[in-house]
Amino acid sequence: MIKYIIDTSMYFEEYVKNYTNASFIVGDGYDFKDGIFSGYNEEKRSYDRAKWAFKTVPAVDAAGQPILDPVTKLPTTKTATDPTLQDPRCVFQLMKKHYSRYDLDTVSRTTGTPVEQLKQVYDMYASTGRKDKAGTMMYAMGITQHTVGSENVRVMAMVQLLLGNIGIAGGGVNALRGESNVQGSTDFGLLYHNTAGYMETPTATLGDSTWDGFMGRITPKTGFFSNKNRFYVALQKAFYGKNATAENQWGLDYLPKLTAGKDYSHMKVFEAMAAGTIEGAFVWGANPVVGGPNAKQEKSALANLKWLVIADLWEHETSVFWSKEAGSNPADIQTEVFFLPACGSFEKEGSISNSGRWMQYRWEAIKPKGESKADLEMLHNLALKLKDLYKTSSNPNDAAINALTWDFGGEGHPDIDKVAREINGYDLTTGKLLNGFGVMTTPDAVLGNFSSGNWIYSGFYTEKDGNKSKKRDNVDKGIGNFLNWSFAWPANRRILYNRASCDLQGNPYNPNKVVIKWGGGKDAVTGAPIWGGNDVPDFAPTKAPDVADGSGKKPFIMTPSLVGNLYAPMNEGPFPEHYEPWESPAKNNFSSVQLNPAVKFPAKGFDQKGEADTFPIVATTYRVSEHWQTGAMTRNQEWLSELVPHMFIEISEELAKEKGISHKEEVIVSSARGEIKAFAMVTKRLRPYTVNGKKVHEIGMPWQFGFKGYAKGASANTLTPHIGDANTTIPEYKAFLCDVRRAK
Ligand SMILES: Nc1nc2c(c(=O)[nH]1)N[C@H]1C(S)=C(S)[C@@H](COP(=O)(O)OP(=O)(O)OC[C@H]3O[C@@H](n4cnc5c(=O)[nH]c(N)nc54)[C@H](O)[C@@H]3O)O[C@H]1N2
Ligand SMILES: Nc1nc2c(c(=O)[nH]1)N[C@H]1C(S)=C(S)[C@@H](COP(=O)(O)OP(=O)(O)OC[C@H]3O[C@@H](n4cnc5c(=O)[nH]c(N)nc54)[C@H](O)[C@@H]3O)O[C@H]1N2
Ligand SMILES: [Mo]
Repeated sequence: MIKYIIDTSMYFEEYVKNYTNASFIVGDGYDFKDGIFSGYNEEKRSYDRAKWAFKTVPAVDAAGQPILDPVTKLPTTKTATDPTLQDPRCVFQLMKKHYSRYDLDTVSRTTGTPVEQLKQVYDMYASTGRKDKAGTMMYAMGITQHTVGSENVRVMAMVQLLLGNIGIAGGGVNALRGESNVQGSTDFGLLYHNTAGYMETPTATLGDSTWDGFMGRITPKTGFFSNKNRFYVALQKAFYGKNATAENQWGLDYLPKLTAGKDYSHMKVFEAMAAGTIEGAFVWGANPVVGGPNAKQEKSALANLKWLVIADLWEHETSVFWSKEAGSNPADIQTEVFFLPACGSFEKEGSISNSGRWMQYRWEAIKPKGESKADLEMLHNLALKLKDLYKTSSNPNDAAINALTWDFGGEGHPDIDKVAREINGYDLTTGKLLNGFGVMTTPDAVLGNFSSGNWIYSGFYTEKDGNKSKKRDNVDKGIGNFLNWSFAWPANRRILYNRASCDLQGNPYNPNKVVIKWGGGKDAVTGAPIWGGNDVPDFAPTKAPDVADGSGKKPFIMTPSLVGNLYAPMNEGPFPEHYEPWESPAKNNFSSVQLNPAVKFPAKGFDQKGEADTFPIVATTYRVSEHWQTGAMTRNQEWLSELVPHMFIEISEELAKEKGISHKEEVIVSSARGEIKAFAMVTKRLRPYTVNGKKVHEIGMPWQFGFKGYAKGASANTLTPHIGDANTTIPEYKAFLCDVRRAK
């Protein structure tokens, strides 16, 4: 699609020239040959990304005099650009060259989609690259659960930038978040490489032993994240209160540290359990014996734990992994398992955040049943117990627990309102709630005078308006923005980078769908024009389009360059490139490199790999409406169990005929990891397709069955591989090799 958009000149030229890094000149270190970018280390399967840096030139002022660094007094540099986009080393030309190899015919031979259909889709989508049109992209697991998952998402962002579809009404790249609070949990630092508010976890081996060293490493010099130090200190103040001071490096020693290059994702944690490096685990609202890749091996890894705590609504497959019904021999397993009964979402209060980043409060509808408790209550009492246990300890390992402030009340249910206020943050000199994160970024703001449990949410809870996530004002403020319904981070704006909806002078590209404009608001004191409109500006409201340094024309405030990245260093390169899945029946048509070269291989014991001669059929996994995830939530309900009661596979009429399989017949599906039994659903939904002139069959199956509950069935994850994306390590659940045969 990128090639099509460039070849047909359907891109939004003004937007591409001014609001992306298309004009940036790439330095001499960048190169690309036969599927590999420059800087590759084959042994480590990783790249030296410094090789892909932009070319720099001396920075000069209007009079041609060198601009000196205010601290070092040395001449500074800036990125070289070619605003005409003609230089062969500019991003636009390199991108054009890179994707010139992706012609319709090769893409069609690779994907099995006929050329005519590709053209039709490309043409229709590319037609949104006009001022009066918008195109949105929504994605979920079909895009991410691949060894090239992050590259897939990057391609979407590139297409949207080429078409000027970011920052406008009806545009964007929208991740459809899965479980009800996937957005909220990532915002709050659930992923190992981030803490709350998308700030990096310290890494011991990168020298993060002093606060200034750590901040120096992670803080960009330009863009809004140049304030990271201020937000991070406020987070430390929320965690450790008086125990985080400038003298003790803001409590840096209390934080756990990563080891560079080490992966702490789901798969690697299970590999570490198997290797015996992890002694105990909490499985809190998850069911990996059904949901994890290569699930049989993950189940065996649990048996290496000394202890395991499960917090869940139901006794599910993971909580009884040691049992005979799980296929284990209990006598061989020494793991001590604790079960904490959790109550469901209707039995507790708190907030969840949706895909649009709206934080929405929910109230308790009924009291928790039996001994079950809210997760927050369980965590609160655990924290109090730990603090009590370690209070007299002088072991440095316990210092973090002793230093932690935990001011949410005594044993029992914590004061949830205090939790909400801590997230918002306080001005510690007055004890008043912050009105937003802006106050922390002013030149006279004093480090350590503010706390905020999550800077991106700061402003959701103010002295004046209370907890805005409870707002339910159903009034359209224009273009379908319900600005008083809940609170969207950051600062209640609904469309990120909305300065990009306007031209260089600040006039909306589409006057019928005004998001914001220059002069759309008035300064409350002086009456001078400021940015305003139907959304909260994602831009300094008083910054005029024509300010001298040019920053009034650069909408992408979170990137150091202030423009959108068509060229960006990912783990496998600055331009997405096609590679085949780990298991594939086809050879890569674009290079001699079959698999994403930055993907890490599974550890021993998890590394069973199938080849196309033994396993010629492509398999994929997905959800059915009637079941929720691993099925703990739905296979314990009679009515949903009755609707979809059995594990089944979907198989094409052609493949069924080849294999002599009839509708509803029992079949065995095998992969390099194991075998499962299922019923065949012969359907027109799946059809063989032609890849490189050869017929390829694909089968599909839900992954939501297990051995507990009313509706029991084999787990698809017995079959799936333990390998994932090179940036996120999300498993490759969507494409692997298998074979199918009749059970009888
Ligand atoms: N009823 C119900 N709803 C749910 C869930 C549930 O379990 N049950 N789970 C929730 C969760 S946590 C999540 S993450 C979401 C997931 O939502 P989805 O991502 O929509 O879920 P999947 O069913 O896994 O489907 C993936 C789709 O990707 C397509 N696909 C597979 N491979 C590719 C590919 O290479 N390219 C493209 N373009 N498409 C491909 C498949 O055809 C399939 O339709 O659903 C959420 N909603
Ligand atoms: N093959 C294959 N495998 C997949 C996928 C796929 O597409 N294909 N999709 C993947 C995706 S996107 C996801 S998100 C994962 C999901 O994998 P898991 O998170 O392991 O699966 P869930 O069934 O969502 O587990 C949620 C558990 O939380 C419990 N629960 C519900 N409410 C609460 C609560 O308030 N408190 C507590 N403590 N527990 C609660 C439920 O009973 C359930 O047991 O699976 C992944 N696995
Ligand atoms: Mo998910």
